[in-house]
Amino acid sequence: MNPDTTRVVITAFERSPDGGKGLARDMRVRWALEEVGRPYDVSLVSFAAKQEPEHLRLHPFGLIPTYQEGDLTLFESGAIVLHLADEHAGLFPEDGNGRARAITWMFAAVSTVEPPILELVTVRIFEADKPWADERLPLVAARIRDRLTALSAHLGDADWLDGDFSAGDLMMVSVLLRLRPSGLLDEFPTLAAYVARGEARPAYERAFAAQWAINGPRTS
Ligand code: GTB
Repeated sequence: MNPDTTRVVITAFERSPDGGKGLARDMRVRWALEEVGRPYDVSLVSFAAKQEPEHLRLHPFGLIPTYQEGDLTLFESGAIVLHLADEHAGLFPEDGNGRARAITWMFAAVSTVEPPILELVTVRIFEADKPWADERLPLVAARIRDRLTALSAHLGDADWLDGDFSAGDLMMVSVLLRLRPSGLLDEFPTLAAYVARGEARPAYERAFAAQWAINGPRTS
């Protein structure tokens, strides 16, 4: 079967805890699917259903997102985006070295920039009642600022991290978006503008609208 005609199904929260801000990780996958023009269906799962055997067969850790395409099942948002970038034009440069550099930025996003950002969420939400939370918060914020300083210096006046927009930018913008509620992103105007460029892409807007239709305020 032509791979482009095989049905793609991803999983997402039945109701995202972010209330439609587009911060859950299905958003990266939706954005990549929109960038490459691949239609997809979404299977919504509740927090309880994520731990049921049916979902654990797709995701060993009981998380979202997952990705099904024929007999291929994937989890990990970065791996899914990489797969889509490999299978379709638009998210990796044509040349091998350019592709390798784009993958490097994908890894930088999830393994160098995202970890301290996740720590911030942990300390602000899950550890807020701990006696040491007030001391830990500035330490975590300092680690984030170190990463953002370096990233901002690398980006400089460029629109994207390495030439044209790539899967590396898609992942990095997705990771940085999580910082907006904290105010830390706005301390780095170069990065705030970079994120805004990502959000202005029509594919991002379509992906955001799709998750908003599920997670945004309900009128009835
Ligand atoms: N490394 C994996 C990947 O990139 O796919 C991580 C997957 C993951 O942690 N998924 C989260 C999940 O399923 C959803 S995005 N969590 C449920 C659980 O732990 O049981 C997490 C998320 C939730 C809410 C917000 N928010 O409100 O801002 C942001 C992100």
